[in-house]
Amino acid sequence: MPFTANRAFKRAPRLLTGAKGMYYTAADGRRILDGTAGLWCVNAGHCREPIVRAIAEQASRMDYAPGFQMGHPLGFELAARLSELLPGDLDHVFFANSGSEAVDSALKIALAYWQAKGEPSRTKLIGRLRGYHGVGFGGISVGGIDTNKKQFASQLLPGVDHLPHTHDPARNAFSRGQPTHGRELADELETVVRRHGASNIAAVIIEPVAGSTGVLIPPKGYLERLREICTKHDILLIFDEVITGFGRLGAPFAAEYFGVHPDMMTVAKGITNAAVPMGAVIVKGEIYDRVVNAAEQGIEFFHGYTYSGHPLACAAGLATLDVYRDEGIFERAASLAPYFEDAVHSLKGAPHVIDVRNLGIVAGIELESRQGKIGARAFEAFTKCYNDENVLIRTTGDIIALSPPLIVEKKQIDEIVGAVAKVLKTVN
Ligand code: PXG
Repeated sequence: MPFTANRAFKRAPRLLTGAKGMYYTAADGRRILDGTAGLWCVNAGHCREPIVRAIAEQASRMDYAPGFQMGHPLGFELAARLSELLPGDLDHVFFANSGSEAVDSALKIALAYWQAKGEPSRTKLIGRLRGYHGVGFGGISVGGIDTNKKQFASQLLPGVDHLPHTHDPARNAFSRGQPTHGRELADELETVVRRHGASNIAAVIIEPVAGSTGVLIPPKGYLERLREICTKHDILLIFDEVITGFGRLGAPFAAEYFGVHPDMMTVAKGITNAAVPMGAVIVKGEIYDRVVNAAEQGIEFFHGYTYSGHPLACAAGLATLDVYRDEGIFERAASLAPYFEDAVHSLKGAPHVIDVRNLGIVAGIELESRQGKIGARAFEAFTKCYNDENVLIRTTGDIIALSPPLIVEKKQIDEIVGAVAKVLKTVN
């Protein structure tokens, strides 16, 4: 099982058998309130009728079409719809089937771009400590979560460096929205550039808001400064928006929320409301043109997946974008964000809570760790929320992450936060 304590799970399985709107149904018949949108992906709520219908209709019309030297209209339609939604000149889409594949595709496009542009020495990739970019060898190399790298450390990509992370609880604990302190951490990119030389660096990849590591909100001015430095040294800036994309922050993408535009973006999860697996890399036209025009003839980019632009995923994606638009899901998230913020910050003062941080409809609640047992306290809170309160939360280390579907009602926000508050009183 993925990222699961297999032995413990098999002793006491937690099985879900149904889902609708804000709720799961558990195998034992209980209704479980979804405080995590699955794994930060079911942004419009579960089993939405227009999406279900689009998938079913597509499955009977054309189940699959080869994507190598062939195409089908839905892929181009979805790419066009995405480029309308995306800021600036991010207007060319390469489809994959997950966030991990999107990230590895993006890193390859960055290398192909610099080769095409006649600067083949630009190969180094810069990530950030505590970053999560999926589980491909590229993704774990640029990623900065040690536990995810340890078993594979002997074979990670060479030529990777990392920026420092931005978590600074001494100065920023209990910030509402973007923390005040830490803009200067972006200047560390100048140090990295001095270390390697700009002419050897292909790209910087970061999550605008770090999710998996436990919800780290970028300090004010930090992303703007990173953008400035990348522009100054002609380094590609990649935003990994696998979590922040499709409304999580109350804007279509973090790039718009922060007004900072990357050169490339990776997305997945909410692109299809998670109903069919899909990921994508979106690049500026200049990057596409450069790679494609550099090839003398034939295939320009030697990369792709059997299921790139799978018809069912494209159908789900188009229906999902309709739901987001027709129901004003992103605007709804923006208007609920202040209520969500007040609710999660009510946990300040609850037992074990050492920080609460939030933006849009995502929050991290950090607990003090038990001596020598990182993650045990939060995991107990997770199992108690699920077993006793019928609420699904997510934990990473000793951080509780809340990211409900964006259709969440105020009273459901209260229920989720209330369950956490109740459970923390009994967790030792
Ligand atoms: N980039 C980012 C920023 C992600 O959050 C991936 C890439 C990889 O996506 P795939 O589709 O290959 O899993 C992710 C995935 C969690 C959790 O609760 C987070 C993710 C996946 C599963 C669980 O921390 N993020």
